Amino acid sequence: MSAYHCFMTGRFITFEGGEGSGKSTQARLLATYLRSRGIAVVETREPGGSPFAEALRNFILDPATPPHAPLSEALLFTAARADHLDATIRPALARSDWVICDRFTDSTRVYQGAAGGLADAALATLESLVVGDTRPDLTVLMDLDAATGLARARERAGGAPPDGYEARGLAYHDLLRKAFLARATAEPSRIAVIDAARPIDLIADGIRSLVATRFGPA
Ligand code: Z5A
Repeated sequence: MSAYHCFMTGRFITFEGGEGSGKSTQARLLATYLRSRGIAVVETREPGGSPFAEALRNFILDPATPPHAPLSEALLFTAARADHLDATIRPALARSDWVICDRFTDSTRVYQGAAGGLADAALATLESLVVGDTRPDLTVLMDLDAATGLARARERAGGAPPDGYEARGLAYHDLLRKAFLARATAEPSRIAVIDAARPIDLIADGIRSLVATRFGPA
């Protein structure tokens, strides 16, 4: 058990899902709501969330970064995560803040594992080493059909060329969706599946109810 974890009374909530599923929107709305109830919240994201991890984010997501294999990619995301945990997440939880994180380990299992072909057992080993017992108390999986998610991402981009992930096509994004749902089936006590096709306010209400059910009224 890490030194930080002994004092941990905050809650660690992650948002996961495919492109354009509304993770960032709902993470922001939940953080705003919790703050309005007097709870200290750290909003963060992966890759990123600390100066070193944000520098790695720029490198990882830069279209000019030379192509590299899924194992190299997984190690880069994991290196960013190690620093993010030490610099941001564990200190916040030690202060009893709540942490709301846009993407975390499930993204690695899905993008580099299910889609990238890396063995889940290898990623689990890496995760144990880096994450240890700082695992999310709750993961909100924003579930949306791939075509709608890509259409939303394109609309938001306002005609800019698709990024590397968007350009991979519908079959790839459908595979991601199924892999996220499989993780929810395997870990139903941690991962709650949210129908992300509904209007933003309805989804936000549902997530607030979910959080109240899991952790008590805020
Ligand atoms: N990645 C990885 O491979 N391995 C890892 O371990 C980790 C990450 C941690 C990071 O991309 C990429 O890194 C990610 C996986 C990979 N790539 N992909 N894809 P990112 O951080 O740049 O982007 P993202 O995480 O994919 O998020 P996103 O595309 O920005 O989407 P989002 O956060 O889910 O959605 P949003 O920004 O909240 O909403 C998108 C648009 O839809 C926006 O205009 C909203 O106003 C609109 N929206 C939101 N909700 C609704 C509803 N309910 N109805 C209608 N419109 C809506």
